[in-house]
Amino acid sequence: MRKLLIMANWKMNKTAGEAVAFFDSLPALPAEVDTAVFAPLTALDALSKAPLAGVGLGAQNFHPAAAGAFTGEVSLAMLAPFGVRYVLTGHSERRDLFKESDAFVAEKYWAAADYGMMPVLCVGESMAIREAGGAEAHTRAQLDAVFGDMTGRVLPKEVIIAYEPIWAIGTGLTATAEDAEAMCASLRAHLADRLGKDVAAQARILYGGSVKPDNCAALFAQENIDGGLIGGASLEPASFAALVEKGC
Ligand code: G2H
Repeated sequence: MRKLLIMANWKMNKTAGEAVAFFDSLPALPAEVDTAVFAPLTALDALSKAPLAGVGLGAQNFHPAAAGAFTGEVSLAMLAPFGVRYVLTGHSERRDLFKESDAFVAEKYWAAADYGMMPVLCVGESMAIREAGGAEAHTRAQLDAVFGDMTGRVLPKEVIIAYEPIWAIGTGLTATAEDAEAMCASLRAHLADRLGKDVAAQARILYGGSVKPDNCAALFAQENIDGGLIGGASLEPASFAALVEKGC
């Protein structure tokens, strides 16, 4: 039985003070659901000193190199002292806006795994790919870019995938629970091919893309959807708490 996992992706929102204020107003969350917040890098220091009531801390971005001439970037070793446990890899905004290739996403994924952090691998198709019938092949190829050659690789403690159809991100459009379930089931089957049945059965596959308190219950009830990666609806404490409550 996989435990539900609700992860907030705050994107480029909230100063350090606003991030701490979020937790000051967050109602107590039920322990039946695992939770985490991907905060902006500039809020991590303040959050590392604030009571987070069991919510795990994640970073939205990092560079896979240990150190070097990468202006503006931060390494995993720079994040670790703030208690960062999770890092995002392959979010479509980084793939599209910051031109992160499949190969670079894989480099980031394995750097995080090797460092002992838990990378969340985001995959998802555009509307054009979906309409052309290529959604499954596209997202399976995104998994293969990371898991296609496992020579010398040691998986992170937990495999976490976020299926986020690009056309549903921040648009108000959400995949139907049935479509999202079909995609997540396809991804799990592909993980079984690549990583074995046991790893696939334990992997948590999240859905992301305009998830809100009023549409999350049907999504979270699906057999192969183990929670959500949530942007807009995670910014307000009451809304985030409602998402977690509905998952129980
Ligand atoms: C997808 C999601 C969070 P939103 O990017 O990763 O954002 O819930 O605002 O669509």
